[in-house]
Amino acid sequence: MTLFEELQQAIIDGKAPVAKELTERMLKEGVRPAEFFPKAIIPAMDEVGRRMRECEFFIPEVLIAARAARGATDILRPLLVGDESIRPVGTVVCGTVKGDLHDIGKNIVAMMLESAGFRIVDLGVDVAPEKIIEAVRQHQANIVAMSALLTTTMVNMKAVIEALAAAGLRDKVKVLVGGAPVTDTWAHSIGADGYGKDAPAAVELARQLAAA
Ligand code: B1M
Repeated sequence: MTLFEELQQAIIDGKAPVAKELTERMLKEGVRPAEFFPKAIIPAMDEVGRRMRECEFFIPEVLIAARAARGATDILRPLLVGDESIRPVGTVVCGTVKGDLHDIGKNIVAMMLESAGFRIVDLGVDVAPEKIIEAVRQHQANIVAMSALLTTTMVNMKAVIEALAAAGLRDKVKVLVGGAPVTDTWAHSIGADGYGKDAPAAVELARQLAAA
Protein backbone atom coordinates (compact mmCIF):
# COMPACT_ATOMS: atom_id res chain seq x y z
CA MET A 1 0.00 0.00 0.00
CA THR A 2 1.35 3.47 -0.86
CA LEU A 3 1.25 6.24 1.73
CA PHE A 4 -1.53 7.95 -0.26
CA GLU A 5 -3.56 4.71 -0.04
CA GLU A 6 -2.83 4.44 3.69
CA LEU A 7 -4.05 8.00 4.17
CA GLN A 8 -7.20 7.28 2.16
CA GLN A 9 -7.86 4.24 4.34
CA ALA A 10 -7.27 6.19 7.56
CA ILE A 11 -9.82 8.80 6.45
CA ILE A 12 -12.38 6.16 5.42
CA ASP A 13 -11.87 4.40 8.77
CA GLY A 14 -12.23 7.72 10.60
CA LYS A 15 -8.80 7.46 12.23
CA ALA A 16 -8.01 11.14 12.68
CA PRO A 17 -4.72 10.67 14.62
CA VAL A 18 -3.43 8.27 11.93
CA ALA A 19 -4.51 10.67 9.16
CA LYS A 20 -2.64 13.52 10.87
CA GLU A 21 0.46 11.41 11.48
CA LEU A 22 0.56 10.21 7.88
CA THR A 23 0.04 13.73 6.53
CA GLU A 24 2.95 15.03 8.61
CA ARG A 25 5.16 12.11 7.61
CA MET A 26 4.37 12.50 3.91
CA LEU A 27 5.08 16.23 4.05
CA LYS A 28 8.45 15.47 5.67
CA GLU A 29 9.12 13.03 2.84
CA GLY A 30 8.55 15.80 0.31
CA VAL A 31 4.95 15.30 -0.85
CA ARG A 32 3.59 18.65 -2.06
CA PRO A 33 0.54 19.90 -0.06
CA ALA A 34 -1.67 20.22 -3.18
CA GLU A 35 -1.06 16.54 -4.07
CA PHE A 36 -2.98 15.34 -0.99
CA PHE A 37 -6.36 16.40 -2.37
CA PRO A 38 -6.58 14.48 -5.67
CA LYS A 39 -4.52 11.53 -4.42
CA ALA A 40 -6.00 10.90 -0.97
CA ILE A 41 -8.59 13.25 0.52
CA ILE A 42 -11.06 13.55 -2.39
CA PRO A 43 -11.01 9.83 -3.36
CA ALA A 44 -11.41 8.87 0.32
CA MET A 45 -14.49 11.08 0.70
CA ASP A 46 -15.87 9.76 -2.60
CA GLU A 47 -15.58 6.25 -1.19
CA VAL A 48 -17.31 7.39 2.00
CA GLY A 49 -20.11 8.77 -0.19
CA ARG A 50 -20.39 5.50 -2.07
CA ARG A 51 -20.66 3.56 1.21
CA MET A 52 -23.28 6.01 2.46
CA ARG A 53 -25.31 5.51 -0.75
CA GLU A 54 -25.05 1.74 -0.41
CA CYS A 55 -26.07 1.99 3.28
CA GLU A 56 -22.74 0.52 4.40
CA PHE A 57 -22.05 3.79 6.27
CA PHE A 58 -24.45 5.89 8.31
CA ILE A 59 -24.12 9.46 9.60
CA PRO A 60 -21.76 8.66 12.56
CA GLU A 61 -19.26 6.90 10.28
CA VAL A 62 -19.49 9.71 7.75
CA LEU A 63 -18.88 12.28 10.47
CA ILE A 64 -15.82 10.57 11.86
CA ALA A 65 -14.43 10.19 8.33
CA ALA A 66 -15.05 13.91 7.74
CA ARG A 67 -13.25 14.67 11.02
CA ALA A 68 -10.26 12.59 9.90
CA ALA A 69 -10.21 14.44 6.54
CA ARG A 70 -10.30 17.69 8.47
CA GLY A 71 -7.30 16.52 10.53
CA ALA A 72 -5.29 16.30 7.32
CA THR A 73 -6.63 19.52 5.76
CA ASP A 74 -5.96 21.52 8.95
CA ILE A 75 -2.28 20.63 8.62
CA LEU A 76 -2.24 21.43 4.90
CA ARG A 77 -4.13 24.76 5.02
CA PRO A 78 -1.29 26.99 6.29
CA LEU A 79 1.09 25.39 3.80
CA LEU A 80 -1.18 26.18 0.87
CA VAL A 81 -1.70 29.77 1.81
CA GLY A 82 0.49 32.25 0.01
CA ASP A 83 2.60 34.99 1.45
CA GLU A 84 0.28 37.50 3.13
CA SER A 85 2.43 40.41 2.03
CA ILE A 86 1.45 39.71 -1.57
CA ARG A 87 -1.41 41.91 -2.80
CA PRO A 88 -4.56 39.75 -3.14
CA VAL A 89 -5.78 38.91 -6.64
CA GLY A 90 -9.30 39.60 -5.41
CA THR A 91 -11.56 39.17 -2.40
CA VAL A 92 -13.86 36.17 -2.29
CA VAL A 93 -16.79 35.83 0.07
CA CYS A 94 -17.51 32.13 0.30
CA GLY A 95 -19.83 29.80 2.13
CA THR A 96 -22.15 26.83 1.96
CA VAL A 97 -25.71 27.94 1.29
CA LYS A 98 -28.53 28.13 3.79
CA GLY A 99 -29.79 24.77 5.03
CA ASP A 100 -26.61 22.96 4.02
CA LEU A 101 -23.97 21.80 6.51
CA HIS A 102 -21.46 20.22 4.12
CA ASP A 103 -18.17 22.07 4.21
CA ILE A 104 -15.33 19.78 3.15
CA GLY A 105 -15.49 20.68 -0.55
CA LYS A 106 -16.08 24.36 0.24
CA ASN A 107 -13.04 24.36 2.55
CA ILE A 108 -10.87 22.79 -0.15
CA VAL A 109 -12.04 25.37 -2.69
CA ALA A 110 -11.40 28.17 -0.16
CA MET A 111 -7.93 26.86 0.64
CA MET A 112 -6.99 26.55 -3.01
CA LEU A 113 -8.30 30.02 -3.80
CA GLU A 114 -6.33 31.36 -0.86
CA SER A 115 -3.22 29.61 -2.07
CA ALA A 116 -3.80 31.17 -5.51
CA GLY A 117 -3.59 34.62 -3.92
CA PHE A 118 -7.23 35.48 -3.22
CA ARG A 119 -8.26 36.98 0.09
CA ILE A 120 -10.95 34.73 1.55
CA VAL A 121 -13.85 35.70 3.76
CA ASP A 122 -15.27 32.32 4.73
CA LEU A 123 -18.76 32.56 6.21
CA GLY A 124 -18.95 28.85 7.00
CA VAL A 125 -22.03 26.71 6.48
CA ASP A 126 -25.80 27.33 6.49
CA VAL A 127 -25.21 30.87 5.29
CA ALA A 128 -28.26 33.09 4.81
CA PRO A 129 -28.33 35.48 1.81
CA GLU A 130 -28.31 38.52 4.14
CA LYS A 131 -24.99 37.41 5.64
CA ILE A 132 -23.47 37.26 2.17
CA ILE A 133 -24.77 40.74 1.28
CA GLU A 134 -23.35 42.12 4.52
CA ALA A 135 -19.94 40.50 3.92
CA VAL A 136 -19.76 41.68 0.29
CA ARG A 137 -20.37 45.26 1.46
CA GLN A 138 -18.05 45.07 4.46
CA HIS A 139 -15.11 43.49 2.62
CA GLN A 140 -15.76 45.03 -0.82
CA ALA A 141 -15.59 41.57 -2.31
CA ASN A 142 -15.47 41.07 -6.05
CA ILE A 143 -16.42 37.37 -6.05
CA VAL A 144 -19.10 35.40 -4.21
CA ALA A 145 -18.36 31.66 -4.16
CA MET A 146 -21.18 29.39 -3.05
CA SER A 147 -21.22 25.68 -2.42
CA ALA A 148 -24.23 23.33 -2.13
CA LEU A 149 -24.18 19.57 -1.66
CA LEU A 150 -27.88 18.89 -1.47
CA THR A 151 -30.40 19.03 -4.29
CA THR A 152 -32.76 20.60 -1.76
CA THR A 153 -30.39 23.51 -0.96
CA MET A 154 -29.12 24.30 -4.48
CA VAL A 155 -32.12 26.57 -4.91
CA ASN A 156 -30.73 28.82 -2.18
CA MET A 157 -27.96 29.85 -4.59
CA LYS A 158 -30.64 31.51 -6.68
CA ALA A 159 -31.93 33.29 -3.57
CA VAL A 160 -28.46 34.76 -3.01
CA ILE A 161 -28.23 36.03 -6.60
CA GLU A 162 -31.67 37.62 -6.24
CA ALA A 163 -30.67 39.18 -2.92
CA LEU A 164 -27.50 40.60 -4.51
CA ALA A 165 -29.61 42.15 -7.26
CA ALA A 166 -32.11 43.56 -4.77
CA ALA A 167 -29.24 45.11 -2.78
CA GLY A 168 -27.84 46.74 -5.95
CA LEU A 169 -24.68 44.61 -5.76
CA ARG A 170 -25.16 42.17 -8.61
CA ASP A 171 -23.03 44.14 -11.10
CA LYS A 172 -20.28 44.62 -8.50
CA VAL A 173 -19.57 40.94 -7.89
CA LYS A 174 -19.10 37.81 -9.96
CA VAL A 175 -20.89 34.73 -8.70
CA LEU A 176 -19.20 31.35 -8.78
CA VAL A 177 -21.08 28.18 -7.79
CA GLY A 178 -20.16 24.55 -7.22
CA GLY A 179 -20.78 21.38 -5.26
CA ALA A 180 -21.66 17.81 -6.20
CA PRO A 181 -25.24 18.35 -7.49
CA VAL A 182 -24.45 21.65 -9.25
CA THR A 183 -23.99 21.72 -13.03
CA ASP A 184 -23.08 24.24 -15.66
CA THR A 185 -26.69 24.26 -16.86
CA TRP A 186 -27.91 24.98 -13.33
CA ALA A 187 -25.38 27.78 -12.93
CA HIS A 188 -26.59 29.39 -16.17
CA SER A 189 -30.24 28.97 -15.27
CA ILE A 190 -29.87 30.89 -11.99
CA GLY A 191 -27.74 33.65 -13.54
CA ALA A 192 -24.40 32.73 -11.94
CA ASP A 193 -21.22 33.81 -13.72
CA GLY A 194 -19.58 30.43 -13.55
CA TYR A 195 -19.55 26.86 -12.30
CA GLY A 196 -16.51 25.00 -11.02
CA LYS A 197 -16.67 21.23 -11.15
CA ASP A 198 -13.81 20.91 -8.67
CA ALA A 199 -11.41 23.08 -6.70
CA PRO A 200 -8.81 23.58 -9.47
CA ALA A 201 -11.61 24.54 -11.90
CA ALA A 202 -12.96 26.99 -9.31
CA VAL A 203 -9.52 28.61 -9.02
CA GLU A 204 -9.17 28.89 -12.80
CA LEU A 205 -12.61 30.43 -13.12
CA ALA A 206 -12.09 32.81 -10.20
CA ARG A 207 -8.89 34.04 -11.88
CA GLN A 208 -10.76 34.67 -15.14
CA LEU A 209 -13.65 36.37 -13.35
CA ALA A 210 -11.32 38.58 -11.28
CA ALA A 211 -9.49 39.64 -14.43
CA ALA A 212 -12.69 40.34 -16.43
CO1 B1M B 1 -24.18 14.35 3.38
N1 B1M B 1 -25.06 13.97 1.68
N2 B1M B 1 -25.93 14.61 4.22
N3 B1M B 1 -23.19 14.57 5.01
N4 B1M B 1 -22.69 13.75 2.42
C1 B1M B 1 -24.20 13.81 0.51
C2 B1M B 1 -23.99 15.13 -0.20
C3 B1M B 1 -25.04 12.77 -0.35
C4 B1M B 1 -24.77 12.84 -1.86
C5 B1M B 1 -24.79 11.34 0.23
C6 B1M B 1 -25.54 10.27 -0.49
O1 B1M B 1 -26.74 10.11 -0.32
N5 B1M B 1 -24.86 9.51 -1.28
C7 B1M B 1 -26.51 13.17 0.04
C8 B1M B 1 -27.17 14.25 -0.83
C9 B1M B 1 -28.26 13.69 -1.72
C10 B1M B 1 -28.89 14.77 -2.53
O2 B1M B 1 -29.14 15.85 -2.14
N6 B1M B 1 -29.14 14.39 -3.75
C11 B1M B 1 -26.33 13.62 1.48
C12 B1M B 1 -27.35 13.70 2.44
C13 B1M B 1 -28.70 13.15 2.00
C14 B1M B 1 -27.16 14.22 3.72
C15 B1M B 1 -28.19 14.39 4.84
C16 B1M B 1 -29.58 14.90 4.39
C17 B1M B 1 -28.29 13.01 5.53
C18 B1M B 1 -29.33 12.90 6.61
O3 B1M B 1 -29.31 13.61 7.57
N7 B1M B 1 -30.24 12.01 6.36
C19 B1M B 1 -27.51 15.39 5.80
C20 B1M B 1 -27.83 16.84 5.44
C21 B1M B 1 -27.31 17.79 6.47
C22 B1M B 1 -27.38 19.23 5.95
O4 B1M B 1 -26.51 19.66 5.23
N8 B1M B 1 -28.44 19.93 6.31
C23 B1M B 1 -26.07 15.09 5.50
C24 B1M B 1 -25.08 15.23 6.44
C25 B1M B 1 -23.74 14.96 6.21
C26 B1M B 1 -22.68 15.01 7.31
C27 B1M B 1 -22.87 16.16 8.30
C28 B1M B 1 -22.74 13.71 8.06
C29 B1M B 1 -21.36 15.05 6.46
C30 B1M B 1 -20.83 16.48 6.21
C31 B1M B 1 -19.64 16.83 7.09
C32 B1M B 1 -18.97 18.09 6.61
O5 B1M B 1 -19.00 18.49 5.45
N9 B1M B 1 -18.34 18.72 7.57
C33 B1M B 1 -21.83 14.51 5.10
C34 B1M B 1 -20.95 14.06 4.09
C35 B1M B 1 -19.47 14.01 4.44
C36 B1M B 1 -21.40 13.66 2.80
C37 B1M B 1 -20.63 12.98 1.65
C38 B1M B 1 -20.42 11.54 2.05
C39 B1M B 1 -19.28 13.56 1.30
C40 B1M B 1 -19.31 15.04 0.95
C41 B1M B 1 -17.88 15.49 0.82
O6 B1M B 1 -17.31 16.03 1.75
N10 B1M B 1 -17.26 15.16 -0.33
C42 B1M B 1 -21.63 13.18 0.44
C43 B1M B 1 -21.50 12.13 -0.64
C44 B1M B 1 -20.58 12.61 -1.76
O7 B1M B 1 -20.64 13.75 -2.19
N11 B1M B 1 -19.74 11.74 -2.25
C45 B1M B 1 -22.89 13.46 1.11
C46 B1M B 1 -15.85 15.43 -0.58
C47 B1M B 1 -15.70 16.86 -1.11
C48 B1M B 1 -14.23 17.10 -1.39
O8 B1M B 1 -16.43 16.93 -2.34
O9 B1M B 1 -18.09 18.62 -1.43
O10 B1M B 1 -18.39 17.61 -3.74
P1 B1M B 1 -17.51 18.08 -2.66
O11 B1M B 1 -16.60 19.26 -3.24
C49 B1M B 1 -15.87 19.14 -4.45
C50 B1M B 1 -16.67 19.61 -5.67
O12 B1M B 1 -18.06 19.42 -5.56
C51 B1M B 1 -16.28 21.04 -5.81
O13 B1M B 1 -14.93 21.05 -5.39
C52 B1M B 1 -14.74 20.15 -4.30
C53 B1M B 1 -13.35 19.57 -4.41
O14 B1M B 1 -13.11 19.02 -5.66
N12 B1M B 1 -16.96 22.10 -5.10
C54 B1M B 1 -16.96 23.35 -5.61
C55 B1M B 1 -17.60 22.13 -3.92
N13 B1M B 1 -18.01 23.36 -3.65
C56 B1M B 1 -17.62 24.14 -4.67
C57 B1M B 1 -17.78 25.51 -4.89
C58 B1M B 1 -17.25 26.04 -6.07
C59 B1M B 1 -16.62 25.23 -7.01
C60 B1M B 1 -16.44 23.89 -6.79
O15 B1M B 1 -17.35 27.31 -6.39
C61 B1M B 1 -17.83 28.20 -5.45
